Amino acid sequence: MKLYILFLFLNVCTLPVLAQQKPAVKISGEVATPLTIYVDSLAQWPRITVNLKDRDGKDHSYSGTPLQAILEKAGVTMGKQLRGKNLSKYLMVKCADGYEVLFSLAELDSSFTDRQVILANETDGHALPADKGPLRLVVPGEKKPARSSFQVVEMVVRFAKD
Ligand SMILES: Nc1nc2c(c(=O)[nH]1)N[C@H]1C(S)=C(S)[C@@H](COP(=O)(O)O)O[C@H]1N2
Ligand SMILES: [Mo]
Repeated sequence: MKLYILFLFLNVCTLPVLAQQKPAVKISGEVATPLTIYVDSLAQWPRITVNLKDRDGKDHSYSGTPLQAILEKAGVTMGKQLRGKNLSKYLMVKCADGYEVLFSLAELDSSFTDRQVILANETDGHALPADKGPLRLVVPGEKKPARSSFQVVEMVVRFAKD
């Protein structure tokens, strides 16, 4: 009996630790299918590598999944559906430290731009360092890396209203 209680107690203690080992990004809002993407499952998605200069101007490679593929899987109005009212939708990216960055959907769609934004889990061939990961949105082709948000935890699609 004592052993059983000890076993239960150990389980309760280790559960939060296990949960922390599986950090995830949630995609919600104006989506047909809300998604949770676990870091471990990112390997099953299509992967590409892009380059990004850090704030000191040094080049780094980042590998991960094109954001468009993730948004399509969530049923966000991309591609042919990205017209009319849907052009007033935005994606808000939220990070663990409270940092938030906004994109219009058209900025992220290959029928509007060749720029490929990715959800990266690797840089220069290694997992992202803890203070930048486990997932970073990498936005190439801008003059500074300010929208390349690290420690991404949530992405929300909404209609801009004023
Ligand atoms: N979560 C989060 N992401 C962030 C920031 C931040 O404060 N929090 N700073 C941004 C800014 S202002 C810059 S310049 C770059 C710095 O990226 P680097 O460390 O690769 O140079 O990260 C961006 N991503
Ligand atoms: Mo910055």
